[in-house]
Order: sequence, then structure tokens, then C-alpha cells
Amino acid sequence: MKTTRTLALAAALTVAALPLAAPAMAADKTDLSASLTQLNDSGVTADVTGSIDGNELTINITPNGLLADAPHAQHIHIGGTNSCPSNDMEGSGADGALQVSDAAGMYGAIAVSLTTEGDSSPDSGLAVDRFPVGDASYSRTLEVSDEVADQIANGEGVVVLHGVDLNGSGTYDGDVVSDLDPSLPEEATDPAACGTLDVAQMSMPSGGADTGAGGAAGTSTTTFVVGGAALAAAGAAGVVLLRRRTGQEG
Ligand SMILES: [Cu+2]
Repeated sequence: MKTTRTLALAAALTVAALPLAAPAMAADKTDLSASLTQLNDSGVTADVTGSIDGNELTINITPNGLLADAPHAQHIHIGGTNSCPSNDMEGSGADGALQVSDAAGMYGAIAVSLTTEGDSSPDSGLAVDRFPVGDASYSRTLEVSDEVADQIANGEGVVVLHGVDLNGSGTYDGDVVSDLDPSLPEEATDPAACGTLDVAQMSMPSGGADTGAGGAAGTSTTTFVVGGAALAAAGAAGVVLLRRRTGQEG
């Protein structure tokens, strides 16, 4: 019979001992990151971090340059070529502005609405009263479907922030209506920034796998959980667990 012993090591000690350790993932958790760049000459950038762990999606967004005092719809798009258009791509809006559907073949359709509360399905894609205003930072953990979770973990997500003041009036206006909702001006929904939601490289410590060729008594598997991902997972406790399976009787 095998037993499992659990050793708790202070996170600080682990970091000090393994300063160059590559992030290693706990079983199902995959770290996500994106660096968004401008569309429609918006000047908007954003840093995105997060994770997908089973059906649990965590997304943190820090935008810069969004129109102040205006809501900004934000989504994870999936489909198309899972990519972003270039800032100079011409679209169907005013003076060639890029509307959402113009680049749907690249970033696909809305898969997750990154609302501040409540429903986060595509149905809430334009729930303007539940999206961040201006450059407000965003952080939320959501439940997503198996399919969407798999796609995101597979690196197929694209984060798009919407809402651009094309004419510099300080508010959403103009003569061209939104291709998503004709009751809104295109400025309210035109894409402002886009970035692919990249999956962190998975890497296990070298030499960590012991196939147990020495027989039953010698079978031993050690799983190291180190690095940034584990520190995030460990949270406030700041403890990294090192589980070691031994061949001893319990
Ligand atoms: Cu979108």
C-alpha cells in the first residue's frame, strides 16, 4: 500500500531555493496572458492575466487609454483564425473605421462577456450597464462551459475591448450606427484593443518522472508545484505544497 505524505514549505523558502524555476502547473490549471494593442487608432493598450482551471475562468484586465466616463464592452472572442487584425485594417465604419463584424473572421464571435456581475454568456455582449467604465481595472472569476474552457486552454481565446471615440467628441456619437446594435452609434461597439489570450508554456521539472522500473516497492512519484502559478494558487497562505508519494506503510 502506498501512502501520501504532505509537506508544507514556506513559499519564500521555495522561491529562494528555486529562483529560476519555470512555472509548473498544478494538474488542470493553465495560466493565461494577453497583451492588447490598439485598433481604430484608439491608443488603447491593456495587460491581461488569468487562468483556466476546469470550468473556472479568472480574468484580470488593466486597460490604458479607454474613453473616460464611458462603458466598454469586453469579451473573449473565439473562432475565425483566433487572431487580431492590424490597427490599419480598413472597415465598414466612418472613414474606414473597423466595426466588430469586419474582423470577425479573425477573432471570431463573442464566447464570454466579461461583465462585472451576473450573466457572462454571449447574450450579455452589449450589457453596457455591466461593463467597466473608462480605464477601470477588471478582475472576475467566471464559470464557462466545457467547450469554451477547452478552447481557452487550447489558446483559442482572443480578448477584445470595445468603445472608441473616433471623432474625439468625448462621448459615443456619430452618424454610423453599430453593426451589433443599430440603436447605438458605432463608437460604442467598435473594437478599441485586441490581443490573443496566450496559454503559458507547461513545463515540468526535469527528472521529475520516475517510471517505477525498480518494482512496486521502489515506485515513487514526486510532483513539484513551484513558481508563479503555484504562488497565485496558494494565495494568502503563501504555502507551496509538495506532495510526495512514498512506498511506506501509513
Ligand atoms: Cu467583443
